[in-house]
Amino acid sequence: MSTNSDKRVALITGITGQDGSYLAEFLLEKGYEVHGIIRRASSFNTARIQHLYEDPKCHRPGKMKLHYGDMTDSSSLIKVITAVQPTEIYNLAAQSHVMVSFEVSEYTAEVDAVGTVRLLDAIRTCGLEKSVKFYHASTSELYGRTSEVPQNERTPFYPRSPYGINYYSFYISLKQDFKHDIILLLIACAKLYSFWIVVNYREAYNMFACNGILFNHESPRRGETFVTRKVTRSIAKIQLGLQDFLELGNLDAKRDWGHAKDYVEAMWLMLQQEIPDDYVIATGESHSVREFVETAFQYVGRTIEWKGEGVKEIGQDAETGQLLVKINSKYFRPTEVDVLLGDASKAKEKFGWKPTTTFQDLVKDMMDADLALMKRDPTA
Ligand code: NAP
Ligand code: G4F
Repeated sequence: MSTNSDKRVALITGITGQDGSYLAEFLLEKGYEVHGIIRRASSFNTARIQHLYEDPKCHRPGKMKLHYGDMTDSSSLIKVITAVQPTEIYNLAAQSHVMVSFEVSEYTAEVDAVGTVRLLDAIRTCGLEKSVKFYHASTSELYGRTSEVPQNERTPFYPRSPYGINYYSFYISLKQDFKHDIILLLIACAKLYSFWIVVNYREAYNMFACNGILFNHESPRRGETFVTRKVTRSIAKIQLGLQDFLELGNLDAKRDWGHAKDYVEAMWLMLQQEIPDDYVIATGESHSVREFVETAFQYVGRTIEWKGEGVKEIGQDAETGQLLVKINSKYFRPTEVDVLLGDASKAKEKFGWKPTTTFQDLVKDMMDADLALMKRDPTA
């Protein structure tokens, strides 16, 4: 017989995003009652989770319910937590696009930094700080300009964007002598602030709160403006004659790309441990944007030949000479993170997590999905 203490109730902020949708699926399969916070939008924003409450053939053990709320609105967070009485909270909501964070830096801080402390305080206001387990979506973006490769939980952070840190440009304009002393004052930052506020609430209030320092993870549900999805969608369109070529920024940035499905399992595993802690989640392999482009074109039988340099560089079909890739300087960032490569040995050792999807399989999964999508709906 199940008692109240056996009840597993998860609350997910950002449930409509890539990770939120996979995590909701994963927890429903485990029998959780899943609650998600969605924000009001002028058009539907639930496409990634539509199948979870619409498909009558999906007999999942758990149930899902959505609630309106926003990371910028404390009272909505308190109301949802009071109503739901969660046993686990997964904080995935964020303005998660690095390039966009340069355009909307204040809003990014409002959601990605202050939003986290609002949620932590809402848990305390509801008196759940001793019982709820809290996961926060931290990020490899925090490593930014580090010279340490690979990066693990002990690697110092050096963020390179308003998403990673605010007032970065102000900081670099300071004289070297002042930098060390003043940095603590200047860390009015987004994901970096969130990382430390999670650590602080764990230590100050004995909360079960974890940071998952996740390296890039992708899937067919990845937002269309992140580089991997932009590439796979564009190649699918080019193959179907719906687009001529693809425009990109920095081809030489390297990322440690895994599959989002593998990564949501790690989030859950962190909350099943005896002691709360912070963990790096990564594949341990790094590839450049250029390699991703080459591999995805290879999948549809085309070899890319690169010609020229800098903004004049182009990628052509080696056989036909057709122009397939162009550089557009508007996609370059004011500051770039050059190389990310994660070392997830702590997660492997503590709870046996390891990725199951290879780089080639990730590209294949995304290409197959986008080829099918564009055939079904060329206007997608
Ligand atoms: P995503 O697809 O961009 O999803 C972000 C989610 O946050 C969406 O559900 C979005 O709602 C919601 N959201 C945005 N602003 C909000 C607000 N003010 N109030 C409430 N909800 C809001 O991101 P993702 O790739 O799934 O990533 C999940 C989390 O992991 C994010 O925090 C991201 O920063 C972090 N992360 C991601 C990666 C990665 O490679 N994917 C790596 C490290 C860390 P709408 O659907 O309405 O826009
Ligand atoms: O796909 P991206 O936009 O991802 P980025 O900046 O690494 O951020 C993602 O991963 C972070 C984890 O490290 C998360 F925290 C964050 O929320 C997000 O999920 O860009 C990847 C690389 C960059 O170096 C960028 O300069 O691709 C390069 N790039 C080259 N051309 C491009 C493009 N990126 C985008 N989005 N669009 C381009 O046309």
